[in-house]
Amino acid sequence: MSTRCSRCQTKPSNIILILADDQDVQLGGLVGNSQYYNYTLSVNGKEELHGDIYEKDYLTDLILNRSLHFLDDRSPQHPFFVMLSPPAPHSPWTAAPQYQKSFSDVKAPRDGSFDKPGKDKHWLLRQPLNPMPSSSVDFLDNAYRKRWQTLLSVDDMVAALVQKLDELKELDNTYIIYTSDNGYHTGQFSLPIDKRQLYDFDIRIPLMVRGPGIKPQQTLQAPVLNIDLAPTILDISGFNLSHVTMDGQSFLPQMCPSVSAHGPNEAPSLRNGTARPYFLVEYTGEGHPSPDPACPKLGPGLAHCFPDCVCEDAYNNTYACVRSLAEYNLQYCEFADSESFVEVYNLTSDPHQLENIVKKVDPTLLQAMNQRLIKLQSCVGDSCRDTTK
Ligand SMILES: [Ca+2]
Repeated sequence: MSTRCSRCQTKPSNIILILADDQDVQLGGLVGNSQYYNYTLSVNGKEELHGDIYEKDYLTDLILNRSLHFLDDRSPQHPFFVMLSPPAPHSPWTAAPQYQKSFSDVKAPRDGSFDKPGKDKHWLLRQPLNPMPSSSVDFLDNAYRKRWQTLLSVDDMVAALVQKLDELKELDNTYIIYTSDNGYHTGQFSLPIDKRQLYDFDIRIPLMVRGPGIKPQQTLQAPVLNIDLAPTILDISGFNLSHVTMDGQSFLPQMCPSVSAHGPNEAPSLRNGTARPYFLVEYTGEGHPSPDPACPKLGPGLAHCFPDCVCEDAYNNTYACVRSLAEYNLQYCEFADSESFVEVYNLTSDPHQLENIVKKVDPTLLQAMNQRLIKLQSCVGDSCRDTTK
């Protein structure tokens, strides 16, 4: 195994990025719009229709098989980049036939904020029935189990890729990055299932990397954001990051501390081995202009009102948060709704975000967080990494 990062080597490293859809990290989603059958692909601009035959059409497997062919046909003189985006574990959670009976005893975790009332939270969180009716609980347990079943095909995908790289003698010169696009909840604050909230279960995602210079089984505590993926991939490719304007920063030096001669693009905070002290979380809510026919009493402006007419989104479920980690382990969020609602959590004393402490904290702290939020929302490039203020 190589002990050096890519830029020390003569041949640049290969990169494989696996991006699962809706895989959380907090609620055990780690054991991956999605359709598993009956979809249309654009293959180099050409429409390709698919049916519902497992061997031919199951999308997770098809993405793997095409990637394996690509690796077989590659030019060994040149490094490659492969990105695989399986549908798993997004709804409708269609597992491969051989996995449809797996995890039959598994249920969603009942700890943390599961089925806790969201009474001091923004208006959408004050609507769900609490405690949840058994129909909602049955529904979310089934969803949780099926999500795991679909991820078994993603496990197969990762194993087959590693085996192929090994056969091709490229394993030691390839970075494999595994991550997801958003988290997920099953019953938290009595919301049956979805992913559009500001709490840790919806914003924290898995990120696992193997590759040259990375010691196995190590966990970095410094937070990494999705905006850091592109600069990291460019950095692995040997690209000089000072030539581009990007809000994120490469986390390659954190993973490969053995590399000493960093370029000017490396953020000082990473050089010192400390994390960024705060970061931005944003979401723009979506709602339908007309009432949901299944839930006419709810009126317009809502979305995803299922099961039991609990809505998971609304046009004004629009928020921006500062997550602060250095002096305070806090989350501060502002909503663009008629209440201009604010939520504040102390993640040290309240890791499950059960109590909104907005009325208890010093107003000067709220003001400082508001100013920080305005800066983060308008920053570009280097100014997003200016942590001196
Ligand atoms: Ca997603």
